[in-house]
Amino acid sequence: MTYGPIDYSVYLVTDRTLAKGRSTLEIVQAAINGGVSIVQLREKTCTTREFIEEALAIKYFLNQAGIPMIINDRLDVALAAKADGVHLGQSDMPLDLARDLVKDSMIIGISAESLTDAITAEKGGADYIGVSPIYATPTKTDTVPPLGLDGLQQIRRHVKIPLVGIGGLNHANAAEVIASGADGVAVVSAIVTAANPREAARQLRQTVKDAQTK
Ligand code: TZP
Ligand code: MG
Repeated sequence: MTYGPIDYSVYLVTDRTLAKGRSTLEIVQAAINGGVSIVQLREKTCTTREFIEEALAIKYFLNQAGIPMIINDRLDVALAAKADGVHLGQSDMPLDLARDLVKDSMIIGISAESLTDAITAEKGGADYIGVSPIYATPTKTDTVPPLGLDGLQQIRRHVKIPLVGIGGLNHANAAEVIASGADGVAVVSAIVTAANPREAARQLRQTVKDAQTK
C-alpha cells in the first residue's frame, strides 16, 4: 500500500435510510467536525450514478479534512470517484481480484465473520479487517451470530493488520472493544441516527482516545 498510516479509530459508516431526513453529506460534515478519522460510504438503495455523485461531493470535504474515503461493496464506484479505498464483504468481489485491479493504489478492507475469514484476508493482502458483527444490531440483520469480545480477541491473537469492530457499537461500549484489541470502532447508528451527529462523533472519539491510552 502506498498510503501512510491510516487512523481507523473512529470509523463512520453511512446509511441514508437512517439519517432522519438529513443528507449523507450533512451527516459526514458533522461527523468530520466531531472527529471521525475515516468514512465509509455505504449505499444500498441509490442508483450507481447517484452513488458516484454523492461520493464525489463528499470526497471534496473529506480531502480537505485529510480523512480517507472508503466505498462499500462497489469497486466500480470507488474507482470512478477515485476513493481512497473499498470495503468488501464475504459475498462481494474476491480480494485477490480486487487487489489485482487496483494494485497498491487503494486501501482494501475486508469484513471477517470468523477467525478463518480474518486469517485468509490478512494472507490475501487486505489492509484492514472489519470484525463483524461484534454485537447484534438492528442496522444489519443478515449477519452471523455476534462474535463478541471473545471472538475479537481471538482474531487479534492471530492477525497483525488493523482491526475495526462493527455491530452495535457506541460510546458506552467502545472502550471494551479497543481493550479487546481493535484499532477502531466502526459505527452506523451511533452517529447517523444521533440528534447531534457532531457531538456523537466527538464523544466516541474521546472514548476511543481514552481507551487507547490505557
Ligand atoms: N456490518 C456488520 S454490522 C453492520 C455492518 C454494516 C451495521 C452496524 O450498524 P450499527 O448501527 O453501528 O450497529
Ligand atoms: Mg458488502
